[in-house]
Amino acid sequence: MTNKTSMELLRSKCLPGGFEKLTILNNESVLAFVAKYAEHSSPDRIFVRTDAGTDHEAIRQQAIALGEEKALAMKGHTVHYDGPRDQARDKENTRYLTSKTIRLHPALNLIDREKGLDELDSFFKDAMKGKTMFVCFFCLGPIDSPFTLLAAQITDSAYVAHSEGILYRSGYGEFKKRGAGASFFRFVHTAGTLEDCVSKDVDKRRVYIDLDEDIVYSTNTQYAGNTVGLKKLALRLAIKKASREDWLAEHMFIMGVTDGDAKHYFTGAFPSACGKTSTAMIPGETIIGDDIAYLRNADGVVRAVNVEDGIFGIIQDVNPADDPIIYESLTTPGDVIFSNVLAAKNGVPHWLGDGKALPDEGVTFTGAWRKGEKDKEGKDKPYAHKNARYTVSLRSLRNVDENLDRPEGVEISGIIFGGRDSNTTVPVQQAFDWEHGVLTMGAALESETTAATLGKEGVRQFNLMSNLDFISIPFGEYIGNYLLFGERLDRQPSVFLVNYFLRDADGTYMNAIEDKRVWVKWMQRRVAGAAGAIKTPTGYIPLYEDIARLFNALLNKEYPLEAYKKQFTLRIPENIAKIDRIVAVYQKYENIPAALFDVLGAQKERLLEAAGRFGEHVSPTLLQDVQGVSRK
Ligand code: SPV
Ligand code: MN
Repeated sequence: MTNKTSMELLRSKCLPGGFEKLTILNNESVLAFVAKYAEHSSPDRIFVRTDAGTDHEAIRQQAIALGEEKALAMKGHTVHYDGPRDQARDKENTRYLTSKTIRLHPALNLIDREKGLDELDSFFKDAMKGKTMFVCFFCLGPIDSPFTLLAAQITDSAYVAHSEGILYRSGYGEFKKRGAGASFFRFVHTAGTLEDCVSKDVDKRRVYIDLDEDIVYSTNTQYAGNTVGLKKLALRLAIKKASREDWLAEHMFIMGVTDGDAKHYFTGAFPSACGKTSTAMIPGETIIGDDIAYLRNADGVVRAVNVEDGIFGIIQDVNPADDPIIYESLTTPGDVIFSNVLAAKNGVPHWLGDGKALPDEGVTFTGAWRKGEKDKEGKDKPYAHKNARYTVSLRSLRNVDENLDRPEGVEISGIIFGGRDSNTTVPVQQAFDWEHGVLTMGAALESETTAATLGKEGVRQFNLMSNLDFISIPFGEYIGNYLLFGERLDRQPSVFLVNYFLRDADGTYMNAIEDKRVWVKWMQRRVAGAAGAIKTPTGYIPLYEDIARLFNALLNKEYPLEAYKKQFTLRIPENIAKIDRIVAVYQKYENIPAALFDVLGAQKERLLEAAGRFGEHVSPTLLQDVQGVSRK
């Protein structure tokens, strides 16, 4: 219960009309949440964001006035900088408060509840002095939808509030509609002390998650992955909620794939920097979302919505040839935030791989930048960060799908998993069924590290459903829920595994970037029942003729039989090694469903048997000769 004095304090800090905007929601928890930080963090004033476009614009203007963003030459475009040490999600300092009610996975990064809360108390104490506190209401999902969760964000960063306004649907009206007792996720953020508009005390950066209270705290950071509560912070809360309610909260895009009159929707889970956004943005197809989806069983079929309304995408290598649609929206007037790119004197942004000539000087995430300038090691000082990003509304894209806002979501026909894999799995294959796909593709997902991540390059990292960083419940429970979710369906989506990153012995990639258009279309043809396949020990793979025809029709390219044989070779020792690695990972954890070991074990048996008959590396045409074509 909020007492009279704290209400008076709240009223006195709210900008004109703000207090009424809060009380009209008729939600005691909202008032208590806002009043707590009005008092504890001592902001000078409080801005309450409603669904009005003028509120969004006022926040955008604030971000510019405060210097958190700088206006670029093109109308509506701004650039924001996170400090040089605040350029990624901070896994080490993202922790779960120990819980009184929930069994937390021992592998999670935990902090003792009392200790964590004490620390947060000290970091949030008076942290907003001299600043404006923005109170924002958003929806995770479409308006008026059974999928949708509500979220309230408190932040002292106009950049964070502005980003959220682009990335999420405004939810003030939904709060009002749901009224007293409406439950919602809470996010509270302070950028902490600022120096040149960036968080100064990044060594005190903290992201603490409280699953008991559905609240996430974030301090001394600005990077969106750590601060935009509705993104990866909400995903952790949603995964717990979903596991209790028999639905799925996933790190997945949603796209529509069209062939003639038929359109099928797919979701896709890929770890960061593995082609997720560019798959969702394939030319000729339509996008619903590129990062986070909620999936539910609706009368026996899977339906999904995009939790978000915009894209916070990696900008490196976005150029007119590889990503024409994104490039167009980044070079058209509109509400766009560039982060950690070079801003030239003429107000034009430059990023790695943009294909443009570099200016002689400008400003970037490390400060002033000059061409030819060297760092301490004598290397060229980077003019933009590898994880530099853009923030745009999905609505600015000409390929946005017509069903983006459908309250009941879209029916999902296929789920795609993909990782970076130089030598094991074929470019595309389909699982035998839900259980086989979930366990040998999603739960066995791995990805090789790249130069863009810290540490050594080319090291395989296990990444359960590409959701590993966000899974807030025991892994066994998470996998068990997936299996149960599938069992309860009348129509299970097909599950696929793709690999865009196969390499030749000399290290060159076997496939071009645009080849994914073919794999996606083949998956659509499979779920439409329009393509046959060859059954292999690891799944169904395409027939040469089908793929060659698609290469021709979509890319105007010849697809030689030799390329097919090489790319779709069943690599038995490599596949067995992968199974052994994955089994070893799961043996470390308790309560992993027995089905996981059974299904992976059976796959290993099939591979060993095939090795006995055909040798270690088996050509797809040999498998077709022996087994024929499966029409299933
Ligand atoms: C990812 O890294 O998966 C992203 C960006 O989508 S972040 O907001 O950092 O999570
Ligand atoms: Mn992501």
